[in-house]
Amino acid sequence: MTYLTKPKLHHPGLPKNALGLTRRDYEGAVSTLCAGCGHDSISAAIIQAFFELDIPPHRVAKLSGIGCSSKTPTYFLGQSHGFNTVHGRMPSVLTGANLANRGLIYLGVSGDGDSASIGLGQFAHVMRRNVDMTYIVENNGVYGLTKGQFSATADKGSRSKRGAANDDEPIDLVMLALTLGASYVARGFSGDKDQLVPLIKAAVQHKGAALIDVVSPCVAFNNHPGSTKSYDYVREHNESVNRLDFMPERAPIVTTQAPGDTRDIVLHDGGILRLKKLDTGYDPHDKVAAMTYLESHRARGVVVTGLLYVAENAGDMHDAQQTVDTPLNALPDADLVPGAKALDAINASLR
Ligand SMILES: Cc1ncc(C[n+]2csc(CCOP(=O)(O)OP(=O)(O)O)c2C)c(N)n1
Ligand code: SF4
Ligand SMILES: [Mg+2]
Repeated sequence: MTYLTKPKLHHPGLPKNALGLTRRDYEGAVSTLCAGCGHDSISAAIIQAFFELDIPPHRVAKLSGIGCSSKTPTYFLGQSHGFNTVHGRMPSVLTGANLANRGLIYLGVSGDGDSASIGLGQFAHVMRRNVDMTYIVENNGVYGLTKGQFSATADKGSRSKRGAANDDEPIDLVMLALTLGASYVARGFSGDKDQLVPLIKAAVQHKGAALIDVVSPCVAFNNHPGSTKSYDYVREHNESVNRLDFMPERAPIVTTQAPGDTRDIVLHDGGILRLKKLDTGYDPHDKVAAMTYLESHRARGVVVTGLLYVAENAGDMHDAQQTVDTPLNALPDADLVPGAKALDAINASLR
C-alpha cells in the first residue's frame, strides 16, 4: 500500500474558515513517513496556513520533485492540483505552469537533495526569475529516501549515523536565494509551528519568489549527536531574528506594542506581516546586512531563523516578461491563434 485515505466524515463541531471549510478539507492522505519525521510537521503547518488564509484548495497547484519531502504533497491539500515531477526538476515544471496559468497559487515543495544537489541549477533559475511561488525546502541534510547519504546542505564536519564526517562545505540555500534575487527569504524549523505558519502565510501572499528553508530533522538517518540538523542541535543553536504575525487584509489593524517593538509590512494583496523584533538591530529590508548576519552566526554554529529578507514590490516573472493578465487557458482562440495575417506581419518584421 503506497498511501492511505482518511475517513471522509467530519465532526460537525470542527471550526470553519470564511469559506465554510474545516481544517480537514485541507488535509491529504495519511502520511507514510517515519513517525517523528520533521516533514510531517511542515505538512501540518501548510494545512494550517492555507486553512487560515481561506484559500479554496482548487486554486492551489502543489509541485514537488523526488524524495521523502517531495512525497509530502500527497499528505496535504488533497483537493488541489498536484504534479510530482522528476528529481530536481520541479522548478522548471512550476515555471511553465505559472507562465501558462497565472491564476493559480503555486507551492513548490522540495528537499535539500532535490534542490541543493541534483536540482541546484533549477533552483538557481527559478529564484533568479522571481517566479511567483512559495518554495519550501524541507532540509534534513541527507537523502532520506535513499537511506541517509550526505546532501549538499550537510554542514562540514557533521557526522552520519555511522560516524563518517562530511568533508565538504555546505550550500546555504538561504544565502544563495538572497544572492540570486529572491524577494522573500526565510528560514524556519519544523519543530516551531508558531513561527512557521505565519512565515508560510506571508510567503503565499507575497508576489515573487518566496523561499522558506525549513530545517526538518530526519529521525531515521540524521537525528544523532554528530548531526547539525538534529532536533537537539537546532533547539540548542536556534536564534530567531523576528517573530511574525500574519494579518489578512480584512482584519482591523490595531497597534498594541510600543513603537519600535514591531514593524508592519504591507504585502501586495494588502495583508499585513507584523514583525515582532527579537533582535533590535535586525532589518529584513537590508539584503547585505542579512547576508552578513547569516554568515557571522553560521561561523559560530548558530542557525538563524525567521524572515531574513523581504522586498515587497519586487514584481515577478510576469511583470518582467510583460505577459497578459489572462491565463492562457482562458484566452479566446482569436488571441491564441491570431491567423495568417499576423504571422505574415511577424515574419516580415524579421526579414
Ligand atoms: C535522476 C535521479 N537521481 C537519483 C534518484 C535517487 N533519489 C531519489 S530521492 C533522492 C534524494 C532525496 O533527498 P532529499 O531531496 O533531501 O529528500 P529527503 O528524502 O531527504 O526528504 C535520490 C538521490 C532519483 N530518483 N532520480
Ligand atoms: S527517512 Fe528520514 S526523511 Fe524519510 S520519512 Fe524517514 S525520517 Fe523522514
Ligand atoms: Mg533531505
